[in-house]
Amino acid sequence: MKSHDEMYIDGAWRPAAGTDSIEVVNPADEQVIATVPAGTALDVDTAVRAARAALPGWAAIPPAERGTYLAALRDGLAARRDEIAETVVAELGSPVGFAQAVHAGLPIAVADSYAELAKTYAFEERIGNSTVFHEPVGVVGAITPWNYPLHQIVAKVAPALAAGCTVVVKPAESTPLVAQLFAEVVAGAELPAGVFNLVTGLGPVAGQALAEHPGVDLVSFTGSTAVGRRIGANAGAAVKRVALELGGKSANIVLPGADLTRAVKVGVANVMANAGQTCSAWTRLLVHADQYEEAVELAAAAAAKYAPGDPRDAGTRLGPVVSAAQRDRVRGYIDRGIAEGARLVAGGPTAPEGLERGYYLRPTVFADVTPEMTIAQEEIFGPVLSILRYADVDEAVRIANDSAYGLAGAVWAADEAEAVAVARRLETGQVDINGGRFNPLAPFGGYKNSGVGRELGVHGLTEYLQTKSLQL
Ligand code: TXE
Repeated sequence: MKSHDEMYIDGAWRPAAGTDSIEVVNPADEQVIATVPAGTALDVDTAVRAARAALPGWAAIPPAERGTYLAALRDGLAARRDEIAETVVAELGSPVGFAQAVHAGLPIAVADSYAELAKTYAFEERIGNSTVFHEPVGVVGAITPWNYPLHQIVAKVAPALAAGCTVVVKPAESTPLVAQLFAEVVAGAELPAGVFNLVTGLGPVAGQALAEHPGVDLVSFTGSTAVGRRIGANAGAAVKRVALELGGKSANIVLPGADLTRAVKVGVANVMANAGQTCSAWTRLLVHADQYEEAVELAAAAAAKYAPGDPRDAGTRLGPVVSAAQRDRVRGYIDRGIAEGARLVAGGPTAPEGLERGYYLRPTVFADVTPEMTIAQEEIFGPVLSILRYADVDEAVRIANDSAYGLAGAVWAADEAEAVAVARRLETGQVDINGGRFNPLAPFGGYKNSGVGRELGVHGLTEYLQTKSLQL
């Protein structure tokens, strides 16, 4: 697989300060497909200095012109769509169809939205006798995970650039190749040197150095709650802005009278997508007691259709998870579910037949899950669905909200108004009603431990802005 043994800093590929490297492994066959440099605090410092030096020039460019650069970025991504998909298949193990549609398609849509917003957003407004300017926060440190490796970079970089900020990205160690491809696209779009910088490296080394660098004005992090908490605490101590997109344990509530077959089918698809490695996945299916057994049967049958297989095959819907560590973590949760008394109705902790090599898991469904069980409380991040029973709508809402997280969710009902009323009672940032489609312009982010701040659309843009009021 194509890779760079350098980092993209200050408008050019440059050697790392040290000699350590990171091996990139294909999760489908456990083969090393590339190595990239393991950056250190020195590389981070060089990149942050480049971003600081580029800041005044970039911030002074009229926003509409920044929009033109973003349109060039969008076009660059679109031109390399197949290559992006291939790269994500190779380093994440995403099935190729999903990689094309989502891993490649979504970042193009997001870049497009910010090309537009840079042109249309009111960076200056009049309030009474004041003129309010929306100015860039400054240098952004973006630390991103592996589960949607390009989307999560673009969801931070595009609004930051539109706002007039400059950026240093530290991508996840398991998926640096699509980040390098993105740097090539940036180079192709001829952004001024230093506006975008990429430092590959380990989280506790390069990631931590970036999060704690005094030259960074805003840290935007997507990843685990444990690391997010530390980054938030550090940012608080340094009085710098922070945005955190953390985990989720979202509820999918099927109300009596809803189309149960469709709700369960879409619900299972939602959990199996990306091998369950989606922070907003509806991992808890909540069904009324009267329809519970029917829902369990439907879910087990639906899960059986997600036969794990080679992600390069067009017919594959469930690929491997990203790493051996992730596979073992998910297996641990499946074992825990069994030990705590949940009823396993599909899948299980063992490797799928014939797929002992590669980080494959079986599509797994648990019934008789109760709210206090570990599998109902903790983020599993694998192809595992828990089905819970409720007696009435109030109990469904109570169970849905009985979570440290609050990122997403779904409500299904015969009557849309009834579904909306239930959705309004949920402590969560996004709710899809009767299978409502993902909207890349709608704010995305969490209540409670799911994070701080919002990404996407105009709400994502304002994260990277600060205001100045002039009284005239
Ligand atoms: O996350 P990490 P991991 C959840 C999911 C998953 C679990 C662990 O439940 O099973 O987290 O995944 C960088 N200072 N999510 O271990 O470590 C790291 O290099 C600064 C949910 O992969 O949080 C990577 O770039 N940075 C999630 C990024 O943080 C540090 C997506 C995320 O990795 C760091 C991913 C440090 N001390 C995992 N340590 C979501 N919200 O979608 C690590 N990093």
